[in-house]
Amino acid sequence: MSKVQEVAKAVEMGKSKIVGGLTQEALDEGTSATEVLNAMIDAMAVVGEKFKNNEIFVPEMLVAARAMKKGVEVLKPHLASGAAGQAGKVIIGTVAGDLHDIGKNLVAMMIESAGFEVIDLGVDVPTEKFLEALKSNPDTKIVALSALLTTTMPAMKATVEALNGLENRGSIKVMVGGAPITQAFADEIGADAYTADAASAAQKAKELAA
Ligand code: B1M
Repeated sequence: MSKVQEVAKAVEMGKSKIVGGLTQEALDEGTSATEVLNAMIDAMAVVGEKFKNNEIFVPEMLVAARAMKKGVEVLKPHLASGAAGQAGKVIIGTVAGDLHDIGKNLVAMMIESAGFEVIDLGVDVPTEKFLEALKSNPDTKIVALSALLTTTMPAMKATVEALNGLENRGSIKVMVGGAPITQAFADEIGADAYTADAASAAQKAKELAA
């Protein structure tokens, strides 16, 4: 088994204690951070598949998520450039009712490394909290929303609708994403952009803020 495969297996099995070390070893062997990250993302897809098939349950999903976070910590300095916020402010959060944050965190990290200052509101963020954050940060260029559950897509819709009703809507761009989100859904709810992954979200943010 290659080192990257070992990382993926450790994430899948939720082995938090060894993921960081294995990730570092994979990097030391010359594997790119993006390649290791993609292996971790694939491992989470395996976890999701097993959950769907009732082979594992919520606690196993949770430990796999924890393990992936440990790996991402090691990858972070290799993925993020550490640029200093001059591209503008981005408010990001996972919508109300949704606790999934790995994808949102990756998007935040990549957007930050594209030169933005990121205000991360966390998970299960109600519409009002996005609106308050915008009020306190009137120079915000982009609001980015993540949703991982089909059941929280309506919450995303509600938040985007509230944003669309703002007087200063013209000066803000709204980006959406997450596994169940599609371009068609983004168009339907009136978001400015949909992207499928963290790297393209960062690229799109740069285009929108230009
Ligand atoms: Co949850 N879960 N989960 N879960 N979970 C999924 C999403 C699921 C697909 C699993 C499955 O059944 N196959 C399923 C959703 C089904 C559906 O709605 N269609 C599901 C379910 C059902 C649930 C619960 C309801 C289970 C239950 O309690 N019965 C429950 C809900 C809790 C809640 O939120 N209220 C639940 C709970 C959990 C845990 C808490 C245990 C844990 C999350 C821990 C955490 O995040 N801290 C968890 C996990 C780990 C998963 C899976 C296995 C992995 C998610 C993940 O982190 N993937 C997931 C299965 C899967 O995704 N295949 C599953 C890796 C991550 C990098 O990918 O988040 O997709 P992702 O992010 C991607 C893109 O989507 C995109 O960029 C990232 C990659 O670059 N992206 C954006 C994300 N946000 C973006 C925003 C953008 C642009 C791109 O612009 C703003």
